[in-house]
Amino acid sequence: ADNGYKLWLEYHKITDAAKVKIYTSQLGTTFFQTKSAQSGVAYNELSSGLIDMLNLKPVKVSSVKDGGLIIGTRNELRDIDHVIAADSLFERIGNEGYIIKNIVIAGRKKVVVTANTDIGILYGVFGFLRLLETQTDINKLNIVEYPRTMYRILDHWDNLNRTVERGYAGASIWNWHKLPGYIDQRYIDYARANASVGINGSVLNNVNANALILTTDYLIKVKALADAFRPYGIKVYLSVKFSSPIEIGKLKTADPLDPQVQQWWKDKANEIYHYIPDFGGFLVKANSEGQPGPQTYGRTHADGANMLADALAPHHGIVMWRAFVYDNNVPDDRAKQAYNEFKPFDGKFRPNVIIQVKNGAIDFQPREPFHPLFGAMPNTSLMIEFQLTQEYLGFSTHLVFEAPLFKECLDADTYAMGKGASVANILEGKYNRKLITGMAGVANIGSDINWCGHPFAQANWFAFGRLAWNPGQSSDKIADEWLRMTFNNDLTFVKPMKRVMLQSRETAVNYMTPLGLHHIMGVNTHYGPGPWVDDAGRADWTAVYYHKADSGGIGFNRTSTGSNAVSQYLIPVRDRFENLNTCPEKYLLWFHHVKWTYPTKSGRNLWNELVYRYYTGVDSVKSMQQIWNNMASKVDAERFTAVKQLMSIQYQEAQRWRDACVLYFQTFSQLPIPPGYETPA
Ligand code: GCW
Repeated sequence: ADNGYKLWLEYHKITDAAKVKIYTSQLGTTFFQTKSAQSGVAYNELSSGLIDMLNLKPVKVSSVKDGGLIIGTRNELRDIDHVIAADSLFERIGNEGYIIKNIVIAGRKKVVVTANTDIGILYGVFGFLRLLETQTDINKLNIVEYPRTMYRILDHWDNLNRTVERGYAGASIWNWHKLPGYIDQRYIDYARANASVGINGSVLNNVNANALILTTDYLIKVKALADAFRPYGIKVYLSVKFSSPIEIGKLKTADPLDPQVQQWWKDKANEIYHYIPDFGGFLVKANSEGQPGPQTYGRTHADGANMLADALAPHHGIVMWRAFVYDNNVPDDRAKQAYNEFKPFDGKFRPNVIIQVKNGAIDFQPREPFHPLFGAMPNTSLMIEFQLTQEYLGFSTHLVFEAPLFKECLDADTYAMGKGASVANILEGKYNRKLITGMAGVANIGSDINWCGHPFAQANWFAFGRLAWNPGQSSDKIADEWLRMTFNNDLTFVKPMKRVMLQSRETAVNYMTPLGLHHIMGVNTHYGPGPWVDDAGRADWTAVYYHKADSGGIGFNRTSTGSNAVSQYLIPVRDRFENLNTCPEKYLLWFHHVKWTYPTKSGRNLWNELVYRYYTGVDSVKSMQQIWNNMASKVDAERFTAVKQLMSIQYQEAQRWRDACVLYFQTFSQLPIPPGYETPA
């Protein structure tokens, strides 16, 4: 077996005889003109998929009426496009969407995959292959797909020395040493996997950027990757260091209002586009965690972002400017900082600037309420940043399917413009006068054989792509597709494992940070438990966030009597969070300092509920293990053993989390472990 290298593009042999018969008879002849690089790779993907799944090498025919499977742009299918769809539908699918449909021509039923562009065709072919991989009926097809966001991007936190910040799957996949001469097959497979879920951009390097990435030596390497990705519809982007004009440009300053600095960036942009005519743009982390930025020169985020935007605008590039601004010297609730710094600049950014906001206001926690900037900047393009790499979710050791985490945020109602303004709607540009839209995922990819370290971590990459394409999709459907494509279509496997996946995030929340607790991980690694305030060793830090446990209770008061972070949310969200009785229990300790004896909805008091959650979390891991153990005969031995071992580590870690947190918090609550639970060792 390949240990999972092929991701969800395994193209397993289909064994169901009835299905094989239908598929084979329908797909034996193909009309597919392949004139461009994009349609060329689409054709290759189609034929290798059909060969692997059905042992079928389709015969290429030259007229539409002879084909069982018809693939082509609207232009290429001009004679029959009226049979396929109305003009308005072709308009709706835009430049990247596609239609998959059954049509009848000359009395013969056909499957047609069409789009306005070759990239739409590539996505359509992947969409069609997905139907076969999930063994869908192909006789009643009427699929209209198009992306809801424009920029669907993976952010790699990869350093030039191939270490990966918060990477748990080996070294960086970019082999800078061998580039540009050597194009590793991995780059191609990476591009295929991304295209298969509609990801159309890749930021190659860490937001804690090294200025060297903009030197000519590196740009030539970046060009080689851009060339390799282009047929798959993927553009490259770079994280840039704001002080680059000083570090590699010999200037004395990086002040964004300095004409020489502005000229330096313009020249640099011209150079980049000389090598990479379709270069995507820059991602910038400025004035956060020690990174340089416009504030270093007394300027604003808008000054900095707009200066870069002006350099890129003639080439149609964009600036993704991060709102993750965290400075431990700011003596206030950290959760408030991004909103405070960015909201005043609503409407002040150039049209090709998009502000990249983390899903929550602290930092990629197992659970956070949605970031209050969503809904607060109606005149600014905002994209969301999710973290696929499991920095705070047990690295690549714990099985945590993140789609439910993403969905919780995407589906949250911000009440900007009244009820119904979900974060997803805002991202899709429905409520803002948005010019550009997007979603970014911090990649969980490395040089491990299986790409992501944990076989199930691949599902988070997949889920991100599917949700960036359409945030309306359900976690259930995404898990279902991924399991079938990655492992098999056996329902005795898919059903129980889907339950495991869908439950896994809540399980992790329970054994790590139940009831709205957050950031109580090991101080530097962020792996295991670290609720011990003394160990955090940072008085400034523990003063501005953390769990705030004391003899009176636990939780961070962000209401009007506390840091008042709730005021950053719109009414009625603000009121709901402010009021102890209406605050959802999952965010209770995020917003409230609650006494230990407070009665929770279960009838248990807070202390007992906390203990209950920690124990339930551990028990759920045990159930996961039991279910997986029953799957031995249904998956290959390598992945079975890999997951089994990882789950056993996860179980030990969950116990460690439970025991550390319960025993530590007990030193404050001074209450007994409720009956029915063993006293932790
Ligand atoms: O989550 C924190 C991480 C840092 C990271 C930072 C950020 C890239 O601990 O490692 O730096 O967020 O998002 O900028």
